[in-house]
Amino acid sequence: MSTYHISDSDKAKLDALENPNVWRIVQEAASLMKPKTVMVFDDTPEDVAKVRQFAIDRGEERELAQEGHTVHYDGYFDQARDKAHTATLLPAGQELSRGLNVIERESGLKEIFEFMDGAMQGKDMIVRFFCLGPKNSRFSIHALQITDSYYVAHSEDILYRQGYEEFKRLKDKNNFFYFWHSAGELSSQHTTVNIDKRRIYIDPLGNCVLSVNNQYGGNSLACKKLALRLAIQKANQEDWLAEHMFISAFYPLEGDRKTYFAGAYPSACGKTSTAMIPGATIVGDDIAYLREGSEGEMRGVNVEQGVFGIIRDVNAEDDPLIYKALTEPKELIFSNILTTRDGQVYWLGMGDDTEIPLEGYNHSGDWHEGKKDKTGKEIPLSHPNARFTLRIGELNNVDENLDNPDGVPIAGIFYGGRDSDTTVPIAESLSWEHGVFIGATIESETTAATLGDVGQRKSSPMANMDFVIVPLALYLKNHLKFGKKLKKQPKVYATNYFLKGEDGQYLNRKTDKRIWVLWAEGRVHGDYDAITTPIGLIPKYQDLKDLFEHAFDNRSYSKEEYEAQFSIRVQKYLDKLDRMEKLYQEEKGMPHEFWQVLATQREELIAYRDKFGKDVISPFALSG
Ligand code: SPV
Ligand code: MN
Repeated sequence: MSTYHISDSDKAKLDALENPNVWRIVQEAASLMKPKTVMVFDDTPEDVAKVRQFAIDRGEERELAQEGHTVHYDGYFDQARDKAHTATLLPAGQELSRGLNVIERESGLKEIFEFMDGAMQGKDMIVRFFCLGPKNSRFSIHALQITDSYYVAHSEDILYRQGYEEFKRLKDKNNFFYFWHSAGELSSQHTTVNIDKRRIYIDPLGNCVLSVNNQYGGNSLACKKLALRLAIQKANQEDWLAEHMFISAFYPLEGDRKTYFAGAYPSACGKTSTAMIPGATIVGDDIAYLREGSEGEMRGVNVEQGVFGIIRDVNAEDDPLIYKALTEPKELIFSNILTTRDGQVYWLGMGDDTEIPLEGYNHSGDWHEGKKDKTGKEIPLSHPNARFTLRIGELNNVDENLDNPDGVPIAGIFYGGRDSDTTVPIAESLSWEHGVFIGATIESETTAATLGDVGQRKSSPMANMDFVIVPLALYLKNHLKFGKKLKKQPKVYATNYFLKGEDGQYLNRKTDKRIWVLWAEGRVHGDYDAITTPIGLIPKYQDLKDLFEHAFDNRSYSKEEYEAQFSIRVQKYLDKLDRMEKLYQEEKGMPHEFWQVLATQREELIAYRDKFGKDVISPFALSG
């Protein structure tokens, strides 16, 4: 038996929950990880403030020049989600879909318990309670977080709603997720030492996730992507959806109509910037729970109340709103950016006229321009995946329904990926089944920011694939079923901000996504006609021309631009169907609707090619 200290007042906090399950989980964690002290924090501002102060006192965060700002560093090799060492623990014989690791449950538990044994020696074991989703809401899930990282606890205070009082309402029930995390042994720089023993194991049978020897948010902030995995399984069993989606309200150029959309995009493909297009109000930028509303509509909540956003390329010109938020006093954590001795902050792409210092401190330790890593690769001034953490409530585009326990009605869904040569900038689905097909067939090209070859196409169903811990076919069936029971099905849009012309140049500007959003908003309300094609309903030239003119201060939009962007690249779409057919043939029990949409689309595309005698068909030929 290990002995640890727990104060009478902290004991009283656990007792007040009257939940033996919570006590048991706390005791089991302590006896395995052997902390010096168990610290329990509730929802009071005093406790929440203490967590932040401890993060600073223990050296996990450092205060910066700007009031309320701190910086945290993850180890040099701990800068992104570690897919290779993330696995789902399942009974022997069970498998998951492509790219997801499975480990037989008993042997996985045994392995990770060995790594966790004594991992908190000499440290505090922090016990926190969070609410995934708005408080007092039928959408929400309770989460018990145990960690030895004050950075993790502090980040989750910013990113999630407080849950101690919510747990009190649970009484003795055990329907909550729980998470054990230990950063493991720390270096003098306060970063994880035993990176080779980094493990993140999802245990759906135990409703828990165990994570050890890491600090990067995607591995350690269990309420984020670790909980999403458990939520996807729960949603699948209970007929709702847990998605990697933003939720925002979009508005027309004139009038006071307000319409909520959700959207899923793989990392670094425009998700946050779509959620925050000028004029939008934001509910969430990363994770949504979706359920049926009382009138048969789709309703969604943001699981989070904060943003853990990529800071690269956030600058005054492209993202004025976030840039401003990052430069004003408020509670905010930067991670893995460059800092100087006097507490100033710098990152890649922060603006052309910023004078970048020649030395400072970053994810590699002391840094100077031209510094190389052991492999001879030059270390950039900040990591491409460096992040900021702040509360959505601190942004001046926060939506009034962020904390509405009944969520918001979702009228449309956006799906998108980085696709240089196939998908038109925006097309509306022909049916709910076709919408699910659009989500299931998202492909995205890798960028220079990720390891491996640049420009490799990767399939990324619903931009959620990394987290789908049920067989993909089952997950897609749940989407189909969920939409079919709705009386008001959202319209679904395939978007692509990365289409290139023959000269290899992007066909659109970054800011053009505002036009596609405005068109979709209008379509939902019946404002625009559209052209029916095999791949979906596409905009008419005149409607886009008017939108460009009014949204962008008389910007002209030529017929040539429209034609280049909205021509149907028949052969490219057929190639994509071939790729999808091959990939999904590997999945057992795929819904017949998927194959039907694929077959119809292929047939109609071939008929188009025969009719027009061309591989690329102008939208002008289609509108007559
Ligand atoms: C993403 O990569 O999609 C993120 C950040 O939102 S992480 O927490 O790493 O998942
Ligand atoms: Mn994400």
